[in-house]
Amino acid sequence: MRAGKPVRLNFRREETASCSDRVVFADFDKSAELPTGETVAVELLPKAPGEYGFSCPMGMFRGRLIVE
Ligand SMILES: [Cu+2]
Repeated sequence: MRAGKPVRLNFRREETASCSDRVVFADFDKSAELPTGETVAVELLPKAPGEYGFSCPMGMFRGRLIVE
């Protein structure tokens, strides 16, 4: 991913634990509901290089985006 270019991430939730019903991108002030079995696109515009975390609302499932 490159700074200044829009990104679209597709999430597909494949289980039903309530923990994972939402993904939160705190750095972007954005979140999305993830119904089981549906593909949900999240669009972001990373303005600066760096690492941006995302997680479930409780911070148990985690991932990160690396922006160059
Ligand atoms: Cu959780």
